[in-house]
Parts: sequence; C-alpha cells; structure tokens
Amino acid sequence: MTRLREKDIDGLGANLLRLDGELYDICGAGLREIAARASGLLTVPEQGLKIGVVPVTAGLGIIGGFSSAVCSILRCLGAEAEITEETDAAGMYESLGRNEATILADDKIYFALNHKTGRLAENGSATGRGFAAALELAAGSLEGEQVMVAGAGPVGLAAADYLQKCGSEVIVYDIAPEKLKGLPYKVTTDIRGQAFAYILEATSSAEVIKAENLTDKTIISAPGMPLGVENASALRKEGRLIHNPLELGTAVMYMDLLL
Ligand code: 2YJ
Repeated sequence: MTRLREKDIDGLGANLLRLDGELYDICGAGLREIAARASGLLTVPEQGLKIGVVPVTAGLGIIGGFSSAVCSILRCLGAEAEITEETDAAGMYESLGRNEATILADDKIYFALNHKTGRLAENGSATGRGFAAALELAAGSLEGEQVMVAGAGPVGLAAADYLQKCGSEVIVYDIAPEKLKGLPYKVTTDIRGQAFAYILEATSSAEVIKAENLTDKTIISAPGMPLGVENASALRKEGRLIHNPLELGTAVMYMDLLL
C-alpha cells in the first residue's frame, strides 16, 4: 500500500467543493451519494456521527495535514469530527471517551470504528467499492459491460467484487501471476495492445495504463497512488477520469460506520 505524501493531500480541505462538482459532472452524483451507494446505505441519517481523528506517530510517523484532511472530509459529509489532542493509544483512549466513533491510520492500515455498533470500516475495501460505484454511475450502467481492473490487491479486488455484483464482466490484470490464482474472474498478466471502455486502476505503479489501452471514450476510475495512467491530464479535461487520493475512500469508510 502506498504511503500518502504531504503533497498528495495539500489543499484537500479547500478543494472539497470543487471535487464534489467534478464528481457531479462525471457521475451525476457527489461524494456523499457515491459513498452511500458504495456502502449499500439506503438513507444517510440527518444526524452525523461524533468522530475522533487520532494522529498516529508509529512507523514512519505523522503525515503533515493527514488528520486535518480526514477531518475536513468527514465534516463535509455531516460528521462532527475533531482531531484528538493525544496521539496513538492515548489518542484512541481519548476518542473512546468523547466520541461515537474513531478513525486512524498507520503505514499498514487505515480504519474506523463505530464504538456503539462495533462496526469496523477499512480503507482498502471502502476505496475499492467507492471507485467502482463512481465508475458505475459514470457509465450509467455496467450491466453486461467489460471492466478491466488493474491491480489484484485489496482495493482492486474489492472493486472487482462490487463490479461483478452490478453485472459487469470483470477482467483482472496484474503483473504478478500468483496474485491472480483462484480468483473468480477472467484474469490476465498482459494488456498490451488491448483497449478497454471501462478501467478501474488500483495499482501502486505509474503509467500502467498506456494510450494503447484506451478508446476515445474510455472512462477510468483510479484509486491507484501514484496515478497509473499515461496522459492523465487530457482524460481529466474531458471528464473521463475519476481520481482522488483520500476523499472517496474516507467517505465510504464513514458511510460504512453508519450501516
Ligand atoms: O496519522 C498520521 O498522520 C499517519 N500515521 C497517517 C498514515 C497514513 N497511512 C497511509 O498513507 C497508508 N499507507 C494508508 C493510506 C490509505 C489511503 N488510501
């Protein structure tokens, strides 16, 4: 899993409205609606959760702006979010005493817990489902459509599961054949010379998706960090690329807590 860098999330809070607008343009739905759909939440309760964001110093430590970016995303969804004064275990303890839920990340896992219901939300699965739901909405319907999922990690596989459940024909691509063994999808280790109408890019490598993999209408939903798409800026301009480093995955985690 790629560790986010400060520059990946710089200005994220101030750009949330713009992101919402971009998502509306591409998907016909904003962050809140896409995330609720990805969670299977039929109605989002009026009253937001009181949630503590715990900074974690373990491992490679604090990423400047990470906790406040998470806070901004949660507030934009209606949560009453605050950053705990303490970090790590002491921060978790503080949040358990003051809030209804807690969210935190180290270098290995980014998760949230609803203290009242015991419901856990995990970022890999949430991100995969969120970007798959966004692709489905952008397409109108994916029923019977082929979708190429690049990357057989936790994000890609959660996306593949969502996409298969919404009726698409999933093909999973990964360069590591051992990751593809036993998967209930069509699989491949080679996409050279093949163009796809719908792509879910969930790798941690740059430029996995080349111009030869695109038609002039391809829509790409890309949770992958760094973004693995060649000539991404042209696709972005044409409203055919959905990509954000933290927002959609965190939004789905929050909706998962409300289930
Ligand atoms: O609290 C902090 O500031 C840090 N401990 C945050 C660490 C953030 N963790 C990562 O970047 C992980 N690789 C998981 C991020 C998943 C985002 N899709």
